[in-house]
Amino acid sequence: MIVSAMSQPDTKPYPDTLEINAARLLGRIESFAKIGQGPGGGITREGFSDADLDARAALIGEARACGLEADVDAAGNILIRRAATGPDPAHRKVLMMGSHLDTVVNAGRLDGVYGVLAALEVLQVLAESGTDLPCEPVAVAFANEEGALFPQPFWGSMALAGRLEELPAQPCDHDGHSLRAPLARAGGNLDELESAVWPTGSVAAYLELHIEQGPVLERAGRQIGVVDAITGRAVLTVQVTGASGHAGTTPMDHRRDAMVAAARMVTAVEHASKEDGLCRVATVGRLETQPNSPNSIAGTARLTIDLRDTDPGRLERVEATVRDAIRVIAEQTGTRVDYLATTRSTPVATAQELRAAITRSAEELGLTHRTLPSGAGHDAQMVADIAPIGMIFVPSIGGVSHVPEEDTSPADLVSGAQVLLRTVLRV
Ligand code: HGY
Ligand code: MN
Ligand code: MN
Repeated sequence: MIVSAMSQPDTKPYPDTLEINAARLLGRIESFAKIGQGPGGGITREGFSDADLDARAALIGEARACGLEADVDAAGNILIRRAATGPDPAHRKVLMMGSHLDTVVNAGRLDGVYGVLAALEVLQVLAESGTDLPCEPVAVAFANEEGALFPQPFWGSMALAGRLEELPAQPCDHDGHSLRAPLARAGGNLDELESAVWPTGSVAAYLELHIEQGPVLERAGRQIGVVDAITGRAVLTVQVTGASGHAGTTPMDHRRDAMVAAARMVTAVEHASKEDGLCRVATVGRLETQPNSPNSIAGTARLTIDLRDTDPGRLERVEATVRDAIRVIAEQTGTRVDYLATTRSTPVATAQELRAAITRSAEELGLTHRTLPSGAGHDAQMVADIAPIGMIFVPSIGGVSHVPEEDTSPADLVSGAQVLLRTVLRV
């Protein structure tokens, strides 16, 4: 149920004068960009890493410094809300907004953190102006959205949405180190994930503001993207086991070379999308081999396979095809394959009423806009299990992301946050 002024199209429940503080938002984006920044300008704040802990502490500090409450749930999500001014008479539903603070390795300065800081800005403007809404506004920074260190992407939003059975019972990083201690350091508790679950119906709506991370808005010359669907995704972590050996003395027909097997798997994954068109995109972004020594045959290889499509049927079929190709390659190379982790996220549609509210807000602000699907995955697609979702995009310069060159103009960053505020006021 969305409490919406949209039923009376022209009512403006709140003064149009409410605006985000552009300098404060842009200043925070710049200061967070320094957390985890490397010499080449890239930012590395993998979920639950030390740099991620620094960003978490900075966000909690910013929220508390402006009089908001900031708490961490058992999954490590940071939830920011206004201090309760007495018992909540109506047990209002929550209007949730946010994104994630963690990044991929050598990332840009906007993916995720922009949406979190814009949500903080919206809550701060509402608090400063004493504006009360029919729903309680809550800002959230979801834990480990990227899954860069601990390969369980959407960890925090899956917990909040109650998808605990899809989370590994013993979550570990790529080297087998347990998530238990890093999660505890972030304020979470692996034994109490149940307490992080929000029941269906408790969240009236979820809004996520995010950079597009692609070229569509820039090419179309539009300032705001109204997202209609978010891509589905299957992420497989595959371990290939062969036999290491001497590169010089081991005959070619006596080898069980994990590097060769992995290399064929990488091309099979690309082939499935590029030649056979079985899904929109397919990527192997991470490949590690052991002993990784120039004159030794690789005994093991570990690769992550990322398959994406907005059609659930195509996604299911391409995963089956890739698994079959991997099985055949393992037979041909005498290697063994183990699937260490599989994370699937179904394609989701955003809520029509929220798309309308976002569009109306953009028009009121005189901003050009267009509807488009998201090729990137987002926490919103997990929250969609328990609430209607809406996503607002701003253009990515050059359409690039997950690289230090990721950028969006200050004007577009401010416009996006202004649309978020307006949409919150009208939902
Ligand atoms: O990979 C993605 O789609 C997102 O950046 N997590
Ligand atoms: Mn990302
Ligand atoms: Mn993101």
